[in-house]
Amino acid sequence: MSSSKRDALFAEPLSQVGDFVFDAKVVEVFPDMINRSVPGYQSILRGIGQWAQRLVPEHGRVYDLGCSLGAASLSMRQQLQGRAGVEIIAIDNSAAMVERCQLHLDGYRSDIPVQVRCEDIRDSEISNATLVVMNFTLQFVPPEQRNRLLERIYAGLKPGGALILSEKFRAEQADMDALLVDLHHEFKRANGYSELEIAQKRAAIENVMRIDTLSTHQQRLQAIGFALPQVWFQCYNFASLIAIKQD
Ligand code: GEK
Repeated sequence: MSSSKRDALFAEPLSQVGDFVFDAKVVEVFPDMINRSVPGYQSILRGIGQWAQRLVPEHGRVYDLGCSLGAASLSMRQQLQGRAGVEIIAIDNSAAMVERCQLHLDGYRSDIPVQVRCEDIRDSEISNATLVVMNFTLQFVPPEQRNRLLERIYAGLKPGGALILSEKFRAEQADMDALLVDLHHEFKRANGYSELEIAQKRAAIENVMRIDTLSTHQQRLQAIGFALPQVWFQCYNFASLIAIKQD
C-alpha cells in the first residue's frame, strides 16, 4: 500500500476550496496522504492488529467501519491468521474506496474472510460483534449523529467486546490546542507538505471533519454503557481509545 501515488491534491492554488470528498482522486493517493498526515498511523494499525490478536476469539466477528482501503482489516487479518471461524466485515460509503479496498485485500492470501460492503455506517447492521474498529471515521459523522451510531455499536457488541476508536481531537485548553495543532503542522511540513497544501487541505476538511475533545469521547462512551475508555495511543492531537462493553 505504500506504493501509492504521491498526494499533490492541494499543491496548486485553488480559486475556491470545496469540501473534501473521498472520491477516485483521493483513492489514488490515499495511502500516501494518510501516512504523511496522521502521526502514528502505522503504529496505530499495528496496535489494532495486536488488540485483535488478544480480543477476538475463534468464531469472532469484527467490524472495520469506514475501512477506506482496508489497512486496519489487513493488519487484523494478519494477526488473526489461523483462528477458526473469524470473519471481518469492512464497510465504507465511498464506492471508489470500496472497489480499491477489495483489490487490496485480494492481493494478499489469507484464511480469514473479509466481506467488503459499500454502505453508510449509520445504516449498517452491527450484530454479534467481538470487536468494532473505527480508525479515524467517527470524526466524519455529523456530531449530532455520533451518539446514536455509538449506541448501535454498543448494542451490536457481545458482552466483553470492544470498540477501538481513533480520532483527531481538540484539546480542552485553547493555548494547548494551538500548540498541538502547530506540532501536527510541523509533522506535515517535515513530510513534504507545503504551507499552501496544509492551508488548503485544512479549509477543505473543516466542514466535513468536526472533532471532539477526548473527554467528550470518553463521557459519551461511558454514558452509553462502556467501561472507562482507555487511551492506548497518542501523538500530538491524534489518539486511539479502547472501550470495553462490560460483561
Ligand atoms: C484506515 N479506517 O486506513 N459511512 C461509511 N463510511 C464513511 C462514512 C459513513 N457515514 N463517513 C466517512 N466514511 C481507515 C481510514 S478515513 C480517515 C479512514 C481519513 C469513510 C470515508 O469514505 C473514508 O474512507 C473513511 O471513512 C475515513 O484505517 O481520511 O482521515
